[in-house]
Amino acid sequence: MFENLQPAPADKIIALIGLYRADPRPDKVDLGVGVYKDRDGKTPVMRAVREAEKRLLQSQDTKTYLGLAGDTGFNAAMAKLTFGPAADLGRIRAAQAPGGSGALRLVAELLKRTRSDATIWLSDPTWPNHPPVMRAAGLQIREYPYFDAASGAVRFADMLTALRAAKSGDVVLLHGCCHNPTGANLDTAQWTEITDLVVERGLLPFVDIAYQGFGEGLDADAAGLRIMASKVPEMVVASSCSKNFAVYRDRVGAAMILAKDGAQADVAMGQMLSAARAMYSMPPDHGAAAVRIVLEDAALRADWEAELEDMRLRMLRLRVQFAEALRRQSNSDRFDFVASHRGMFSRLGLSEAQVERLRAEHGVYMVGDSRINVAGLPEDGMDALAKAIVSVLD
Ligand code: PLP
Ligand code: TYF
Repeated sequence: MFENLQPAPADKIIALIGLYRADPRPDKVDLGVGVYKDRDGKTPVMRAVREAEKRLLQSQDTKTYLGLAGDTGFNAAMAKLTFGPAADLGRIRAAQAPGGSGALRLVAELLKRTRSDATIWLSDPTWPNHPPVMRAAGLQIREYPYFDAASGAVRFADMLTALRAAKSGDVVLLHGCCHNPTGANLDTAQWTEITDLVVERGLLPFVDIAYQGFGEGLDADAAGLRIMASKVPEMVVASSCSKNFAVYRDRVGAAMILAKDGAQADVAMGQMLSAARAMYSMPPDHGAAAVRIVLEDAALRADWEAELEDMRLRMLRLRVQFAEALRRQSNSDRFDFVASHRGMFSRLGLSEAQVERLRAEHGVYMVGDSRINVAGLPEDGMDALAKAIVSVLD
């Protein structure tokens, strides 16, 4: 049976983890997979999460099933964290999912059930897992222009033009903040314009928010999503706790629905949970329970927010230092956009061949499209890194 199979293409981002580990050079630099790292290159368990896990260990007296939606306290807390205090929670439903990836798939399955010929518009470029997840749920894919490699800015006018051509009922996937892979984001005025467009054209917004708190701050990063939620009749959201709670391997996320009214929200939630039943039944509990404990306890929550803010500010400082080093080494402002981008990533605008040379000749690892993980930038080696980058330019 298996002799009929061809080898599957590798996940190029995850493959970098192994390549980097196998490299013996002591001064190698890991700007690959999107995982937050501290100055020492470590990805620690966050203080508040560790404390919540201790409490969980002490207080948990059963591991019996929770149900298809997982931890309902987690779901309520995530709806508030994402949609904010002013949200109409009566129209919102949330289901715990296995990571942001599981949430994306769960929402995609719901979309397929509600509209079997649905087309989903993805930004060009987008996270490489978006197309396979959407296709696996049976959705058609189209792309809208998003990034201008030369300036590092959003091609907003072109994005609007493309989305004006979308059919009523089409779905538009937007990165809630910290666009992956480009680092170029919509500002508040642009979110408002897109909101007007989706309302006017009858499009369904689908917001993927995987880095809330990594860009401008916890509330600021959700501001666009919240503007949208205050004006559109319906929207869907996939959110991830992998990065902002650093619970990557525990697989914690939430699939959320904003419907026209509570009754429609209940039906949509029921269909989404029926899709979960057909895929994995119930999500894993541990990480979501820890996140719930953090969000519900004022002191733990304050400590989590403080640690998250430290992580965010470190990435901002690294951006500024790196842009300055690139300016010095290249004698140009070509890379200044790195300082104005937000989130974990920026795309430098190098060719695949240049990225390959950086890896082979300098031990600098980044994704083939020249996406860097800002958290991996070496605080004490910025100029050496910038010099290596400039050395592979034509
Ligand atoms: N969406 C985007 C844009 C991402 O970069 C990621 C990766 O972290 C995810 C969703 C989901 O990640 P996870 O499934 O690890 O929560
Ligand atoms: O883009 C990234 O690096 C993160 C982590 O299959 C990731 O989103 C990468 C690939 C993947 C799952 C997560």
